Amino acid sequence: MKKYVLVVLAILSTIQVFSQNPIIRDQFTADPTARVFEGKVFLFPSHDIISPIEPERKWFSMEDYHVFSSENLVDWKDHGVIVTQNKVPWVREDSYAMWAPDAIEKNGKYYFYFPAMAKPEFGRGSMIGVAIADHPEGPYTPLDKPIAGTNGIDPGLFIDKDGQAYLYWCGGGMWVAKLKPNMIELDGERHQVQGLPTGGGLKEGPFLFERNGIYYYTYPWVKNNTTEVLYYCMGDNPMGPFKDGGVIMDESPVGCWTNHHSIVEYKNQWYLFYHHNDYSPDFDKNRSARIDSVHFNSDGTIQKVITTLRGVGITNAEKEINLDRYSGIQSDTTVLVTFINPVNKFEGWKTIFNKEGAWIRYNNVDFGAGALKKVMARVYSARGGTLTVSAGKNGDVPSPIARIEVPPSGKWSVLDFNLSRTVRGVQDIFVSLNGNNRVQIDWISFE
Ligand code: FUB
Repeated sequence: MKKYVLVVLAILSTIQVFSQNPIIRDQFTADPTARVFEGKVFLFPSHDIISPIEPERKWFSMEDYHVFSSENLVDWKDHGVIVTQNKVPWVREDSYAMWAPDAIEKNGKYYFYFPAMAKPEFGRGSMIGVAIADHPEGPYTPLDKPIAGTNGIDPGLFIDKDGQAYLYWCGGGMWVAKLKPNMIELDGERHQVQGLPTGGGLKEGPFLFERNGIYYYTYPWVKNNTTEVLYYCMGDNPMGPFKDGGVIMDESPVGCWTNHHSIVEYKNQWYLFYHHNDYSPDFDKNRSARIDSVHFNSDGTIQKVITTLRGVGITNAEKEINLDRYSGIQSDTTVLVTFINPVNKFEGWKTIFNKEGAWIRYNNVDFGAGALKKVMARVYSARGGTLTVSAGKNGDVPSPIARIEVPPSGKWSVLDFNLSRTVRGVQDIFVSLNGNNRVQIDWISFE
């Protein structure tokens, strides 16, 4: 029995329950490539760390890759390390340069493509290698050498309806080549991708997808000589040429110099996976994966995606709801969001309500059939204060469902209060401050 309990606890401990941005909360995750395999979304990010050999070197540092999966874009399971630099025969063990990867399925095999620094006998600088698995979560076996002719970084894969596979990458230009049916060799010469707008600065991170017969060639681009925007071009052939599309996402509002993305359809909705440096505001080489929804116009052009903290998915009311990942907030300093523990930022954020009427809104919370009776909250108030929790269906005026009365204390505490009415289905939550005594919230949940 004891063994069984330990096994269950071990399984549960690999499941993270977060529906908001960023989506992975216990490690850095950059360059998020999402793929739909076996009815789930698998996320193949790069894994930023602080360089263990040269911590003072302020640059990208990555030694391995994890893979994550989710069926609802809310609960993410970490399947652990799938490829690591010192277990790939052709990779320099101390290079810490396992940059943006991609993965694709062909004939029941899963091919994971990754760039890394090659040992001199295998190539010069960064090359692109492959690891192969029978299941999307692995185990993956890396090949002994990189793909010949692939100097560069940021592999992006695409298989067309006729079964032809294409490899896109960058390094001294934006490249495309066909892959042989074995998926591990280029089939012919590489070509520069044609038709991309000129000017601006660096282009990198190519990702191609097809929708309604349009091939979208998308990439991060230092368009305005500041930080990267996400950009797209459109064509009628995976090899190009492409014609100008436009900006998918503007420069990072928090000054993260890179952005890197993938665009996938899952359960009839398109999503943009991208990154910001949420957990590392002072060092933009430690990044975190995010998701927001993508919408297309009737002519196939892409509507600009605005970054949100709320992200996507419906939050179960019985889980911890981080109001600091809000959908809306009073637009002055009456409500502040800051790290709970500036030393360990992975502990997350808190919301501080400063003045009478200060409010925050968190959309899409599922209260189920109406059986929930209480609100629980982890709260802090030095002088003691009161918050009102309201709920309303999308478009309805919210009405109060509970009061959170926080006694004066110098400590955080978890308190619970009865709901004043039945709440059913998916509702938006509003929390607002009564009076001027400051109250801080870590999370709320319902039971
Ligand atoms: O993660 C390292 C590099 O930063 C990636 O390869 C680029 O696309 C940029 O995101």
